[in-house]
Amino acid sequence: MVQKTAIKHYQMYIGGEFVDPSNSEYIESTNPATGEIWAYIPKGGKEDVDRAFKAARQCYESEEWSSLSPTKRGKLLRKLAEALEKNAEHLARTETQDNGKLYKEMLGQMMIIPSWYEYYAGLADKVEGTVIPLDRQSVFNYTLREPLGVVACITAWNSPLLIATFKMAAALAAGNTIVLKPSEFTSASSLEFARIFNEVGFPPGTLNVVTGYGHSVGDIISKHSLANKVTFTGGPETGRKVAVNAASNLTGVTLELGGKSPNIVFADANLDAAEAGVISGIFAASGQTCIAGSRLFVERSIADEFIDSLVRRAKEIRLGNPMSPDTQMGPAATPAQLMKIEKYVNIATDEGARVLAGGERPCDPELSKGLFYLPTILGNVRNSMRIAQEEVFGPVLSVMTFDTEEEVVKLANDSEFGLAAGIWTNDLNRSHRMARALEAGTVWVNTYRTSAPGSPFGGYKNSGLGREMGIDAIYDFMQTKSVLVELSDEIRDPFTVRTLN
Ligand code: TXE
Repeated sequence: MVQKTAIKHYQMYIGGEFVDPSNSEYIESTNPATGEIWAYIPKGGKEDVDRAFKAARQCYESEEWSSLSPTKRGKLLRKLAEALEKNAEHLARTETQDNGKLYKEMLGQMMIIPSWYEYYAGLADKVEGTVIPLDRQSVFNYTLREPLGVVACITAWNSPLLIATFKMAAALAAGNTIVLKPSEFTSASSLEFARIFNEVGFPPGTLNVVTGYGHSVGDIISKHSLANKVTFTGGPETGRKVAVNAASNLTGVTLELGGKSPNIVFADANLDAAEAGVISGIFAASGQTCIAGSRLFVERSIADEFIDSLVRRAKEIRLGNPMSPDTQMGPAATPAQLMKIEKYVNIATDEGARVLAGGERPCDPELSKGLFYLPTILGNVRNSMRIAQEEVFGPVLSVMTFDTEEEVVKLANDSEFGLAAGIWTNDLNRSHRMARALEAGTVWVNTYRTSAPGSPFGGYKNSGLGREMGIDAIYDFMQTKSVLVELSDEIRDPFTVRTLN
């Protein structure tokens, strides 16, 4: 199925050099489509993390980095974008081998990643301070925006480089240096990225990539005294641990966590477009995306017909080798993820849900070595059931019906999560009413799973803290300094406070 290649040995990237882990230990990286080991990833430890932070701090304080003008930083980021574009196919192949997602999906991601670096390259020299108007005109008060220092980026396995890019493009443009820790399941593409980054001309130590397990390396990174900010994408429980760790040093965090996003289809929608949007929302990437539209709400008057058609379509989805252009759905990324999917489908049926499609692994012997699970649609679901409240992170859609707009808003918002939501309707007024009423960081109307560097992204409620992307994200990697200059020769009474307004 997937071509056999020699097993690759990776090294970490610290202080501009590719280095072995201090303990000489490695983690096996397995191809989820074949079950074959294809790479060895360094299993870093405390010593490696310390080295990476020291290198990042040293670089941050160096003349070479600190005196680099924002325009020149922007130029380097543009050069990086060009280099990434040239290497898109190689990076996409690496990610597919590592997490089993379709090659065409990963190539699509690699082709858009450069635009994030270009967007923030353009912003690097447009960060301005302000002049504060004071009543006391002899005092000149202005603000400076300065970088934070070293930013720790901890990323998940589902879209490793895209997630890292959301963080690093803005953090670098703001003038910070970076320690990146990718998921232990999909570290290869971040190390391949480091090779490309190394050629671009950033000072050594601007980016450092330390690999290893979350409970060890990730834990040490998130509470490291040299981390000036921690930006994290992953599961909600880990996100909480990271926030607690960072709080021990009063370090700020941005958290991008899970979701249980509603996809809402009204009877007046273009139903063909809605069906494609629902399928894309839950079965593309095997449902392994934080924005998966895993709760489908269909208006009752069209529900039977819409669901029948959806079920037919789900049963036709082609599973297989993620490298093949004909494949529509690849495997789960890890054995643990596959077990989680199976566990949740069992919980759902125990609670009364009915399997309308899938609900098991495929019986095709061609797929037996991979971590495949059939596209699954569950009917007879109530929103209070665990399958409708907890994130599965797999190709499992819960279907519910509704009668009124008010009812569906309540159901959609009845969730601890609030990352994204989809609305399908041709009623313009309703679409805007719904967009305001839904508790979600992103609301898509008559579309799903789209994004752009300029469009802010992040979660309400337990889906996260802070926003990535967009203009504001660069300020999240900066701090503001207020400068007050007395321009008169007046000598002050040292024992009184002077207000300036
Ligand atoms: O994520 P983890 P996992 C959800 C999804 C999935 C669940 C678990 O529901 O089933 O999370 O996935 C690092 N201190 N999402 O186990 O553990 C880890 O090494 C510091 C949603 O893969 O949260 C990795 O680099 N770091 C999500 C990163 O955290 C720690 C995407 C994420 O891993 C750590 C992925 C610790 N104690 C999963 N423990 C999304 N929002 O897109 C682990 N890590």
